[in-house]
Amino acid sequence: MAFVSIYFSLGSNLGDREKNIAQALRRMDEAFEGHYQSLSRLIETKPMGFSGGKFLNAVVLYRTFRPEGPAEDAAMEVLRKVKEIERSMGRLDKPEHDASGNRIYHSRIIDIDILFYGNEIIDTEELTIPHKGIAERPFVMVPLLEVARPSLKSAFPEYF
Ligand code: PH2
Ligand code: MG
Ligand code: MG
Repeated sequence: MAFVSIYFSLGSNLGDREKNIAQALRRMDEAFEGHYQSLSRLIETKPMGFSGGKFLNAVVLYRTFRPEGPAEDAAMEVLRKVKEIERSMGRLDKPEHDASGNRIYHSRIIDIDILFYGNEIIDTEELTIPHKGIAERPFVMVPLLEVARPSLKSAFPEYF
């Protein structure tokens, strides 16, 4: 059986943020048929790119079954699952863009973004993997480094 490592970013800046993240993780454990492999600390961050309440952000790693077939299809299935979890938790807003095509962000109960799907590079209308914003977003990079540390250590033993 083939397995794949999927890194996700989690964020919440509405309601009981800690409870929202805990609930998202429970639902992800169900959706990906197993407990996550690794979870970062929850960090409190100011919203980037819009104004609103402070976030709790985290990164989580799942190792889960990789169905046969194109990576695009497998990753789209993961996207459908996390979107369904967002919806089931009460997130009803649809992606919005301004006149120049930039995303307009709103406060949210839960946001679950796919950062990496194994080593795959995916660029379709609906899905870009690796996620575009990783390097510019400290609220992603800081927890990601925590979770990715064991992989980085085996790839670069002289640095970690
Ligand atoms: N998510 C965004 C935009 N800005 N800022 C913080 N601090 N945390 C987020 O999760 C976040 C953000 C788009 O999804
Ligand atoms: Mg996001
Ligand atoms: Mg999102």
